[in-house]
Amino acid sequence: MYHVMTHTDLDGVGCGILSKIAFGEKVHVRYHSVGSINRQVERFLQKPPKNTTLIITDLSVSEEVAKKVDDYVKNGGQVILLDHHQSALFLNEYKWATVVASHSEGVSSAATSLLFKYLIEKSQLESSKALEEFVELVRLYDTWEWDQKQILEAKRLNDLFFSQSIDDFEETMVSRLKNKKDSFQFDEFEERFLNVEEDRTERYIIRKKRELIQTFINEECVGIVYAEQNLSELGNVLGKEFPHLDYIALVNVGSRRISMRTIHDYIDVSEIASRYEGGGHPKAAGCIITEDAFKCFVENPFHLEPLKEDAQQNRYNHKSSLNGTLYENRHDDLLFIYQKGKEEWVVEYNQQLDEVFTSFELAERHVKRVYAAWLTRDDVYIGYISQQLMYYKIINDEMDLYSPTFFEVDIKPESHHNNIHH
Ligand SMILES: [Mn+2]
Repeated sequence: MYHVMTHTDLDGVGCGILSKIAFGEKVHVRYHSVGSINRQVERFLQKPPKNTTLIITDLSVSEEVAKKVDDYVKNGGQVILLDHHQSALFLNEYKWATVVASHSEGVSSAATSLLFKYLIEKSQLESSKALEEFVELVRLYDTWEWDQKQILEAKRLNDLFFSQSIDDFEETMVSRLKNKKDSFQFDEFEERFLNVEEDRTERYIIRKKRELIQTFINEECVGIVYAEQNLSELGNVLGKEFPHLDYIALVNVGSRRISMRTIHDYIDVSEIASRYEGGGHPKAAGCIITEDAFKCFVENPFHLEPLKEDAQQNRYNHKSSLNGTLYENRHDDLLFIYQKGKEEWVVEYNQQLDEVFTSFELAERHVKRVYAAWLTRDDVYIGYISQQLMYYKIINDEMDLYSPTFFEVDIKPESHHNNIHH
């Protein structure tokens, strides 16, 4: 007999599906969370069923439990652990554990792809085109490679998974993959359902985009939004939409959890989550809402008003305009970026010199991080430009009138009145 303990997400359930196809009646599959796996393994070890191999996938045990597993194996017990999480690499010192973060250079592994490879090598499973495609979709989804490669089938598989109970999904997939040897496909009903789901998700994301607030927590500039569904997708869309944010925190007060996502390589959200007793991957991590996390992510920023998106339909105020680019924020501050020299981009804050940068991107990042500003619409831009034009016109007219003395004094408007008496 086999006893499989695996994770509750698509990758974990992918392992359950492969196990059932490989071992049929000879396997029990149980789904566990990261938080309960140690307890479950300990319980198994206290009263191990006879002639049963324990297979743990997509989850890892603590150092303490690993020692107990090792004793059990030394006394003749059969245990296999397959995982791909960075944080589990320490388990590789044990013979029964195989933790592989990537299959080869640039190909990240998932638990499902590791188990698939393992079962094929041990001749416990016969490969087929449908199985290979299914395993690859799970891997693409779990490693988030689908997004970069834009393989939407992988995301759709996860949407389908999320729309039903684990048992229903498992049952459907086991029977489909057992019988189907050619391409893996969704059926007609699933296709139609997924299209409806996609429309709904799109509307949800648009709504959430309008609720995003921005603040600094420690050194990082964070975007915070309350959300309880489509977390990965939402985190990813918001991260790309607002690349000046170091990471996105998705707060679910109902489940008392915060998910953290980043699109940047210079940020490791698992490190940030660990400040609040959480953990995960460099680009996707989470923690529970501890007292400290509650202060930082809920209480302190609660009064902030949401960020606005950059104006989309502009003809004049856009990021490559030679006449400068205008931003505004919730405090009616105006921020103007213009190019002065070859590598000299000036930021003006309410018409006062603020800072100079070597590229437009750096100047804009500053404006967005420090002032929480967005690209104004054309009407604001045109109002600003014409006001500036009139201002300089008046100065120039005055220059003509008082040119003999003008250059000896400050170019500030208020000092002109003094000049009149010269
Ligand atoms: Mn996984």
